[in-house]
Amino acid sequence: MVDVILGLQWGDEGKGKIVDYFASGYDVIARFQGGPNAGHTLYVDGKKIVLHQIPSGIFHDNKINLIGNGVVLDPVTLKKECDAVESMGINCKKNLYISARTHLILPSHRALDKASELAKGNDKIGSTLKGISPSYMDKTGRNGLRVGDLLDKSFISQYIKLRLKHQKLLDNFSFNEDISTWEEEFFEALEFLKQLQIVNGEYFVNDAIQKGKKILAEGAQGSMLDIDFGTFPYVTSSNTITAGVSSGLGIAPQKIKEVFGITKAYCTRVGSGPFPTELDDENGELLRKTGMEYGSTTGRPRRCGWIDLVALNFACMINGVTQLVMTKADVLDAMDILQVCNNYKINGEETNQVPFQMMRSKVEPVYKKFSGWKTDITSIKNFNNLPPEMSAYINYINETLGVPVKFISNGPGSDQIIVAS
Ligand code: 2SA
Ligand code: MG
Repeated sequence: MVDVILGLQWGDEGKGKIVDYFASGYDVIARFQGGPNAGHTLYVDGKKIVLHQIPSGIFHDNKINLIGNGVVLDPVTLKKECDAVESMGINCKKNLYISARTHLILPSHRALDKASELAKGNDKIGSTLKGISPSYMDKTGRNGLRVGDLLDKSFISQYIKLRLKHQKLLDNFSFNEDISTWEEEFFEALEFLKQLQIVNGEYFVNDAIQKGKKILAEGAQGSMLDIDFGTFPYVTSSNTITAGVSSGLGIAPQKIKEVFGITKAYCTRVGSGPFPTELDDENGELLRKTGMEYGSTTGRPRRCGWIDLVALNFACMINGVTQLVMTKADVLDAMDILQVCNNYKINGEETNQVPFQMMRSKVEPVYKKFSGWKTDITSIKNFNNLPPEMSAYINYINETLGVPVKFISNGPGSDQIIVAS
């Protein structure tokens, strides 16, 4: 049996905490897409840790953490992260498994990412510059190197061939940075990677399913950053949606049961691209400050705005969401009023559908106004004790999306989760 947790917005919905919360009910926690562009924040014994490559179940005893074939893996980030979690008493050599089919991010991929963004100038995507897009391009272009290749003696010659090809591309971009210094730590990290458990991920998970084990697939980024259904071209380079679980782990669709969709009680976006409900006023500033909305991978300030039910409805449809998890609800505690976007106005016409192209069509949000609850909700434990204004806000979301909000996170602490009755 496989359940999925993924973000329904533009990332940073608080997936790390939620996966960590649910992890105890599962045997295997698996990442199926994305790479070190992800930043999943966890608090372990009061200490903040941000995971980029390792699945968020790593701090649970006896849980297997799998990096699936749909991920792109930067060995340097992985090694640093393993060193950090090992200093907290976790043995990655025991609990971390990596699919042999997972593609590697090379130093030259990072350079290409940087060069390509620079060349885009004002049209830049706002990439995290971790080499995500160039390494997925090498995957679909059938050039990439995979973790399993490391075990073959031809690896070095394959590496040199690809590296030379990348150098030509970098020369075209007039990119002059010397990346040989990045290569030193890369090769060191490869030696470390070889000591981890490299498996045929697809057999590994299906074998686990057959044995009755419970798998939790952990999404990275968010549905509106999906390569096919997100706000293209301002998206990431992988399928961040439920369908990505099948191709990114080798799991047949009918094995997937619950899909937990995570949404913030409001909305944020980091990087460029359309964001209809974005606020440029003091409310946006208040959300950023109260919600500490800064990128956990790059530290960039996140753009903030009201919750967008048109985009959420789209994301629920594409993902087959069965339950909603609302995070950072306490960030709204001080707001006088709340706005909920339930339609878009495009060329004077109202629609409840996400258009093909948001950039050229000017999308104006149509709002329904709610009163704020003006109450500190951070210590509420019981769903029946929510302030009435908050219940009204949540009920409206439930009705509009047709999917129930089952969990509400009301603070960063692992015990700050209210379960709906
Ligand atoms: P990329 O790096 O090439 O995949 O970037 C393409 C777009 O996808 C966005 N993106 C993200 N958006 C939100 N959170 C992400 N992870 C980090 C975090 C981000 C950070 O968890 O906070 O620290 O800045 C993430 N990763 C990619 C990115 O902004 C581009 O718009
Ligand atoms: Mg994040």
